[in-house]
Amino acid sequence: MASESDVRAQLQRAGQEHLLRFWAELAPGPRAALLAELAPLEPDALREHCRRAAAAWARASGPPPGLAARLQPLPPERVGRARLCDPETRRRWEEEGFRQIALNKVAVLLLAGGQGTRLGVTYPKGMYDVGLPSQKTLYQLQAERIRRVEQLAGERHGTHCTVPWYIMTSEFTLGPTAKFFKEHDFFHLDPANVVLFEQRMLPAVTFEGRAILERKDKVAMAPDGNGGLYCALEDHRILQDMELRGVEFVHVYCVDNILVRLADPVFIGFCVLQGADCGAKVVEKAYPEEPVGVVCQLDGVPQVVEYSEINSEVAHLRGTDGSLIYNAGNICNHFFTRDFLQTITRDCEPLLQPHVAVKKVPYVDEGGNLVMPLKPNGIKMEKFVFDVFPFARNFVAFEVLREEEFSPLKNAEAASRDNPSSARRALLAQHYRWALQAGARFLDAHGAQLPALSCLPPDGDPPAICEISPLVSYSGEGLEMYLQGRELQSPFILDEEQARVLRLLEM
Ligand code: UD2
Repeated sequence: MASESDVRAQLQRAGQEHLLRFWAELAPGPRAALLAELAPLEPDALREHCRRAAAAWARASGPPPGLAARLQPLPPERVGRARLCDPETRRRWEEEGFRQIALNKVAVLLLAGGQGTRLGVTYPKGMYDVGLPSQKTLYQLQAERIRRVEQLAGERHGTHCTVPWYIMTSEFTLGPTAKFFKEHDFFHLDPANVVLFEQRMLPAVTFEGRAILERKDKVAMAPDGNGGLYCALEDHRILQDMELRGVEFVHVYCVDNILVRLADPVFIGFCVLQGADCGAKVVEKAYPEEPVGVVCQLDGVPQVVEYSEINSEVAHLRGTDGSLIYNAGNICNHFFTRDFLQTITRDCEPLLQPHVAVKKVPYVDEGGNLVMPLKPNGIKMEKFVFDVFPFARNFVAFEVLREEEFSPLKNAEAASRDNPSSARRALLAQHYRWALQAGARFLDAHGAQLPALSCLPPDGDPPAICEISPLVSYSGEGLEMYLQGRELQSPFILDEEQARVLRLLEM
């Protein structure tokens, strides 16, 4: 282990010696912890990080000048539309996706290193239970969708196939996530096919370029953004692992969308058949200020302009038909070929520009007292996962229906949107729709038929509680055999056991 004098010399070189200013007061345990945290910070990189953070903050006073003139919506030929295409085309995409899954060429990769600050929980967001009747967490729903998509692909192609699940965590989320998966027996997935790895952390920095101490013995560190993926892939040899398994296509997604379709065969098939190396699912934006990036072109090159970096004027621009011009909302569901990821990690990662997030970072003052700042005092530097899009040879976007595929859990209940209730409602509404489409009717306590969702105000609760296990249906398929012609009462839970019972009744 590095000694105090080694670390002090390193910090001197980086201009960050103040990080040891409480050394004399620390007991042996905290001293060792602090050295362990500081030793890996390479001095030149640390100096450069602090300098860049302060410089980026000084520059970052809103969106880049002239942004509006440089932007264009994506040209239509780059966009596939699940909603508008004919059933035969959709079937072809889906069939291709299932074929690739059956060949074990598809993996999913979860970005789960975020701190869930807006949701306000102290544990990883994937462990959150939004209050479904089944009490399933986001992680469990995702695990079950993987199992189901493997089963569907296997049945179609007469194989036994695997969709490996790579999970990028951070110092905050690795330990609890690993423990949660073990406690839940990996939700009946083979643990060998669930690969957890950790992204890097970076110090938070003051506006003057000094790394911040959050305790006398601890530097304020934050994950390096979801674009830290590319360094993390390299650090943990994840692409080599993929290669060994024969994985060619990777579906990367973020943890909080309760409707996420893991390894979505339609999306995968669309991207593969287009010969894309990089793709993104999009939805029509719900309103101009919605906190989703906009997938568009900047100087003619596909890119995402993040919601925090677009100016309001551009976000509100409308075409002659009244729709938003920058309407392609990023839902953080990306397609990459392994080859593309290899090129990025090998050649392009250092070219990715970090983004500046100005935050309230708790710190210890000169007297050693903990201060909870009331206004932003620090800079966190983050890379974004989509910043690699400009390097794609053939980028495509794929527009999907919001009510089928996007309901993110970002905020605590007190917020008006994207909270636990809205996520729960979106899933239950979807399952209610699926049940009606499969030929079921829901009756109230007096035997009167309940209406379809289309007859009700949007964003309201569905008229009946209906939850369908992902182990029974991945995207609404195969439900007729259980539900056709049935009269159901709320709450109705269709899990594997109930599905068995209903099938026996049919015989
Ligand atoms: C993300 C997208 C935004 C939009 C929105 C939709 C980015 C940069 N922005 O915004 O354009 O699509 O989602 O819901 O993708 N994460 C890490 N490590 C980190 C930071 C975040 O793994 O250091 C993960 C996090 O756990 C989550 C995902 O990245 O799964 C997105 O992070 P977020 O929820 O902070 O992103 P948000 O909502 O600002």
